[in-house]
Amino acid sequence: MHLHSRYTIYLLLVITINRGILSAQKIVANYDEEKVPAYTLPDPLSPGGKNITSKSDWESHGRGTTLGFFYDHVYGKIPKDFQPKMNWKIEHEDPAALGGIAIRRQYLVTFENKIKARLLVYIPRDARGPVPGFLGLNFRGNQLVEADPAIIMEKGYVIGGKNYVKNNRSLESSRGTGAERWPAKLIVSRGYALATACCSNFDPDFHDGFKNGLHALDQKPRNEKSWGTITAWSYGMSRMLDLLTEIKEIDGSRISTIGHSRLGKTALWAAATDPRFAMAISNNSGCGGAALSKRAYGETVQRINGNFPHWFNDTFKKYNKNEAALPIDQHQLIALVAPRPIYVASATQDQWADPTGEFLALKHAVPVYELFQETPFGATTSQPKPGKSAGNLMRYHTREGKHNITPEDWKHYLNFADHWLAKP
Ligand code: GTR
Repeated sequence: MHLHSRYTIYLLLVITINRGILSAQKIVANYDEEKVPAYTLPDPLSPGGKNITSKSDWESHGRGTTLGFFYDHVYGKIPKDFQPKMNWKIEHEDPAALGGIAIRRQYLVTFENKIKARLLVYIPRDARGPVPGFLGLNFRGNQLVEADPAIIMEKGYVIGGKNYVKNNRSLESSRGTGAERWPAKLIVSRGYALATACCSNFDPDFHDGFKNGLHALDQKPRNEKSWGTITAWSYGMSRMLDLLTEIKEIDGSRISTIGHSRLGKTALWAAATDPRFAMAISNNSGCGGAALSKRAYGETVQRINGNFPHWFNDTFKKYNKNEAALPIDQHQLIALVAPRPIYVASATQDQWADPTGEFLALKHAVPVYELFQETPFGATTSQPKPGKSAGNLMRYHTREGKHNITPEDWKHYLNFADHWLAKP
């Protein structure tokens, strides 16, 4: 063989092997506690270097400074004058749903008459006064909650990965497939309202350069701090809370956010940014949610930004493989919910979401909660055994099993709500 072509083959081989190594490097996640890098967490009582020693310090500048870090470095901020006109109407009502125990309403919500969202609401029928409730976004449409054909099908973009989704559209066969994740009967029978809308209504979950969803209504030029998709979703949750506060059977001052996975990140961010939410529940929210970024365990900042470049702002990408430089970490996101009740839950087989990192974030938010209440986390110092929950105003459990939200998780959340949300 000619020397030149041999050299070419050699070069190609080197390139191919290197690529292999590079992509292999990209996909290897660390699941070894020994390999978690040494890290220092920012003191939640000293955001921006100013010491917080009291409730009023926290309220006057601690909270605002911490929030500012998250706007600037992680999720992005919506311009102050972004106030699209929102209208809503009842599109469908069933006065005796879920076998007669619930009033079920479907609201059609529009923003600037252009963006449409649908909120599905269940209210206990025998409620004596305005009830507390849960608000959470769903992945693939309201029709997942119950097989009843009266539930309006989601016709817009939804993420794939399920056999009832084709070309990013939910199929008729999707009806009722989320009933375990949204145990409406259980929730209503315990005296709570349940409200849900599809996240894609506020921003379809793919990167289109922020041309669709609510971003389309923001005319301001974008910069590295501009809002990403998680912020669009949390903004949607706040607008749905506006609507819930107008429903006479519901007590808008007793609504908890709830969300699983990427929508768990959203549930935390919504409660952090909107103090009207009375409580927050993060189910397996992982990286960019309850898990500490600096541990770089399971999903890392680099991985999440690579796979989902639209979720966060562009500044967050500066921390790819550089978590040590982050001026904040996710324990401070949890601290932003203080003094409201907060529940964080993990699953044993969901190592991608770093259960230990989720627990530690909750634990390291304790100093801020302590400004308001003694022993907010009870005597909890380490992760309780799977199946057991621990804590007080701040609570935690790990469920045995996979990345999911199940009736077992909901039972813990309902018990927690009975304690902190049930009474006005
Ligand atoms: C994964 C992502 C996680 C989590 C999850 C989900 O692909 O890496 O951060 O959000 O999706 O939302 O189901």
